[in-house]
Amino acid sequence: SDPGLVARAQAAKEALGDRVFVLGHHYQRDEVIQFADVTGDSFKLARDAAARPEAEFIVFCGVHFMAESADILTGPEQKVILPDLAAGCSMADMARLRQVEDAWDALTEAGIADSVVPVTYMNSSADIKAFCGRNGGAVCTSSNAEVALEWAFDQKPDAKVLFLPDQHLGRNTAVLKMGLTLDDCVVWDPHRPHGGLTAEQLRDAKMILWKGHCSVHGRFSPAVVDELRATIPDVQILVHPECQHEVVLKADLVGSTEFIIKTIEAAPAGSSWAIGTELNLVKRLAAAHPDKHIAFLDKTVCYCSTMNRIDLPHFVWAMESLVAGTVVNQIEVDPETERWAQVALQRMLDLPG
Ligand code: CIZ
Ligand code: SF4
Repeated sequence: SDPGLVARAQAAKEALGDRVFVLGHHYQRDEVIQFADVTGDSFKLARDAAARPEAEFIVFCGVHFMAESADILTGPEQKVILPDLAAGCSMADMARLRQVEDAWDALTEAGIADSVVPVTYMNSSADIKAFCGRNGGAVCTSSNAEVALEWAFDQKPDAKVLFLPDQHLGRNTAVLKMGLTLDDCVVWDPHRPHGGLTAEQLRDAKMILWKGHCSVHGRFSPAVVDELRATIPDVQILVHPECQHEVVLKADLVGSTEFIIKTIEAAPAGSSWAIGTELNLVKRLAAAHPDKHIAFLDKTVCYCSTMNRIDLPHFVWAMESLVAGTVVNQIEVDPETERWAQVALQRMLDLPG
């Protein structure tokens, strides 16, 4: 990366000292991650932000929903900054509040809303988290989706779960961890009238999966798994649960970003791995573990384009603005949304384990 920009980022960070805390998501570019005070997945970063009440500014190198969660979990005087406002998440954008409210109306008409517990993946906007908080539901992450679903099914007799917005995480958890069948799951398509489902299908379902997916993890295919198994001797396939069900079925290990990192760190020298998650992370893991064979589970380039929007020029601009006394790109969740989103987040934090 541009040495002039590296020096400017360093100087701005030194000038701000303890007033700024920089969070870097595992999918961020190397040029940005080098300035992070901590790295992590969305859940860890939200907790790390909450543990820094003395920092006036939290510069969040990640995507919009993560900065919102950091704002919800930090104090009112702390300002959360997203260096590029265009860093959204296509999965989070697949569930809009209006669409979810329409689906809830349909569940009410079908006479089942009273037995439905909404659970949203962390990768969703603050207003979707607030919707879940208001309607007796919770947030979950890819590390605690199973415990969160167990909690949800225990909330009511004959409970059903409306799982937002990632159908793959919902299906993989329900079928591979909870013992449900594919027939217990239906997919609500917000672009079709009545979700594309009959009232009878809704009444028969245990899991109503929102039709959302990750544009990065959704691309890995079962055919590539077969190909890598045929070409790399003793390869172990390690994937994120945002991958399609058919890919997860063929994998050796499945887990969150933090699980993937720990698995590679603990792997013996000489072992072979093909990893199905975002490419910045896979490349960093390969560079950090030259004694292990680490391949990427795809033949095409597979970065998260919105994560990559946070580049060094945007980072320098945000940091230098703070030095100059101007707060740019602050992410602020309105108080009413924040209150209910916090309820849903707290239910997750209170889960056992
Ligand atoms: O796919 C993502 O964006 C993930 C895994 C985010 C996170 O950190 O939970
Ligand atoms: Fe969203 Fe997928 Fe990018 Fe994560 S990797 S921010 S889920 S689009």
